[in-house]
Amino acid sequence: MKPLYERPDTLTHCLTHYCAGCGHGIVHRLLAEVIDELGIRGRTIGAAPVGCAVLAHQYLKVDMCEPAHGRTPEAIAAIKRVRPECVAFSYQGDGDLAAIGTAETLHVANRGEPITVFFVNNAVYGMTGGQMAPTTMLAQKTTTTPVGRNAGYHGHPMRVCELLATLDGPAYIERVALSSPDRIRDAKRAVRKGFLTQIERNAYALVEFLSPCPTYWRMSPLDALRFIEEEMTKIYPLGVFRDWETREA
Ligand SMILES: Cc1ncc(C[n+]2csc(CCOP(=O)(O)OP(=O)(O)O)c2C)c(N)n1
Repeated sequence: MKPLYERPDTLTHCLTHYCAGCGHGIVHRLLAEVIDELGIRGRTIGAAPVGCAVLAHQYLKVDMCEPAHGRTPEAIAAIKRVRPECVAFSYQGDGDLAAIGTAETLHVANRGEPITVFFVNNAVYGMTGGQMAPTTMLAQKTTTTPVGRNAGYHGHPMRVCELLATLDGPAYIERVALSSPDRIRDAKRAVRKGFLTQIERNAYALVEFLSPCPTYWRMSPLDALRFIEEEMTKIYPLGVFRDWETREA
């Protein structure tokens, strides 16, 4: 009998520390599947974030480093410059990428550094207890916005893909969601394209995942998936914001 489901070689055999219904484990699996399928495990180097995925280096069987909070794009871009034969990726949450690491995010993208950024947007600071992030939506309750985010007081949610698409550096930018099996299959296609943008075009790519955080959204895992479909995609529309295949360089 042919097994329908197997653990990708690039995933280690251990339990993760993630909460029930968290999206990080799904993104890890997608990365591992694509790394296996592209046969790039031996030459892939990743940068793990400070955030819930701080232990990503224990789950992915590739070389990884752990730069300071928000600094992963610069660190991995530097590694790529000295080891251009490597496939270099940065893995980041929204606090890491769009708050403390905003400068690094913008300048690395603007320079078009040939790295692949995987951006897990769960609209909160998960690791530190569910505080407001730049991507927290208006009226969304977090531990630091207990009556909901208010535009006048807290500012507006930040749309990272749209922001980066104003720059000339990036070659590929896409937002996907982890809210259903179909969406996850589509997310895998985006992960593959993110890596191929670097491998075939030597160019910058970013893939954003709308990712559930049932623990700090105070929802069941199923309601968190519905929340992505029904609410989050209205603020963060899915789609391709830059594509080297359809745009002149
Ligand atoms: C220099 C520095 N500032 C602040 C922190 C505290 N801190 C750790 S993780 C984190 C936010 C993580 O949120 P996010 O990047 O959205 O990832 P998630 O945990 O939600 O996956 C913060 C503020 C830190 N570790 N180092």
